[in-house]
Amino acid sequence: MKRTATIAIAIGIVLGISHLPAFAGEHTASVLAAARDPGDIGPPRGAPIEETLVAPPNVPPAIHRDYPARVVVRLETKEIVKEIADGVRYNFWTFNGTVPGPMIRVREGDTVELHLRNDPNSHMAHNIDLHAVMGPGGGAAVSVTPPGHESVFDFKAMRAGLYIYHCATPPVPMHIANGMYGMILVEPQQGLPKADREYYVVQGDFYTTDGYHAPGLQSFDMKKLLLEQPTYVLFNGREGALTGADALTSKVGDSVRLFVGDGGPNLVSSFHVIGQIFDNVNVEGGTLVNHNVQTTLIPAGGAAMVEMRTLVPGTFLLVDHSITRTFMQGALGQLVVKGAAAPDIYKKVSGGPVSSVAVMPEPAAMPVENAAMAEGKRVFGQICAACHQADGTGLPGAFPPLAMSDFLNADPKRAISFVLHGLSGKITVNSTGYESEMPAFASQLNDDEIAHVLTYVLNNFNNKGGTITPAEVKAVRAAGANGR
Ligand code: HEC
Ligand SMILES: [Cu+2]
Repeated sequence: MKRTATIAIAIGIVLGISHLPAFAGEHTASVLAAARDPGDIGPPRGAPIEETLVAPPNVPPAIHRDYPARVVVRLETKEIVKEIADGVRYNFWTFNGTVPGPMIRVREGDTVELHLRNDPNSHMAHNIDLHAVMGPGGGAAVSVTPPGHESVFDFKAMRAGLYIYHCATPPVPMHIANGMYGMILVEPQQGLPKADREYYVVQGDFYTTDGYHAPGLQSFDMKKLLLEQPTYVLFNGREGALTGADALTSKVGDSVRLFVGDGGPNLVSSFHVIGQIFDNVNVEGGTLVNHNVQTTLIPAGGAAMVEMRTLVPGTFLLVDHSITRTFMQGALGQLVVKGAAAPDIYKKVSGGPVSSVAVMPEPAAMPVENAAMAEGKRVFGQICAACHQADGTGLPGAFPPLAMSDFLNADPKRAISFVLHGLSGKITVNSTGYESEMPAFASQLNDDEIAHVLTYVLNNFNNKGGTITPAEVKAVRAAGANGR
């Protein structure tokens, strides 16, 4: 049995079969590389196993087999328009409709039978390069697949580790920038240590023609790609993919394992979880384990496996500690830990606020938490954004910024009167002078709407936070235009 397999490999190499393209379900190529480690990895046994693929941030279950198997993995490339941020759409190119594509989980020594289908509605050919493959192009050489076709190839998972896969069809950076990446975990033969929770997070940089949060359908911007100046830097392909209702969760005392990757195409990630220390990090996704790590570097096209124990309840933020990306480009996730307080580890003694959200300025990416905020967001989008812009940065020479506005933050209550009665004359915002006119909205917006839109503005766009109440608006309205 063993001998037959070895001969088959030898013939495959001699014939150079692994270089042939495989289309339309043909099962031609075997990407089998270097001689196997002696006594280490046997031939596949038993009936083929159909890999169960789940949507991120979920991962397939741990493997409990103690023998190598043939694992059938079915991926489909799909080009689909969906939201990259609230109100912003983008034409993603994907594996199985998600960014990242589903995580593949196999055991060291398994033979993977990889089926790559390309949706008939695609406009592009796609292929796949898995960094877990030892063979030309990591599979790309044998998987170029036109729309409506399927390619199949085999590879043996020779080395345990966590690996990126991605499309490698020219122009490669464009296929990756549009979301064509995911990860494959090759578990070591003895398996991974047990973890209470496992999640799958992949960072990527996105290049849209208009600015951050500019609404509507955005197209891909080749110029920004070449400059490596992304509009968005995101976890799992969408701002808010891992926040609010979609936050990762844990319980006090649980161990959490994150399979973290960086699809790129350009940026390297300084991956950090605010308020946690990684007990174990499989550096670069390999077998070297480091301990007590604050921030781990994840190369573009690389990965890391991080493990932590969540000992204190609260909300912990997943960030790229190149921190502009978190606060101004969307690279933010949340890990919400529920359970009893742990005052022996962390407690307030006196003074300042307790919540981590109050300590950090609330990032623009923070999900809208409640109805008042949702209302404020709606009013902002329908009225204020027309002049002050969707991202609050204003327009030079015409409309002052509401984002990080020193004028607004100096005395937020004044803004009630601006919205009610309008504003004109010379003002200075962030050291730039404006002499223009803002219309009055007293007859158009009620007290609740004005209170909520101002609260929304104060808690977004990196402003200092705070609340304006409907009662305060009512009082200013009662005082009349002359009472300002
Ligand atoms: C038609 C355009 C327009 C709309 C719509 C508009 N503004 Fe303004 N806003 C202006 C202009 C122009 C100024 C500067 C006026 C000046 O130069 O004196 C201004 C100034 C401000 C300021 C003070 C300056 C600063 O940057 O902090 C605030 C606060 C403000 N607007 C909030 C809002 C809010 C909230 C809304 C939505 C309810 C809104 N504006 C809608 C045009 C507009
Ligand atoms: Cu592609």
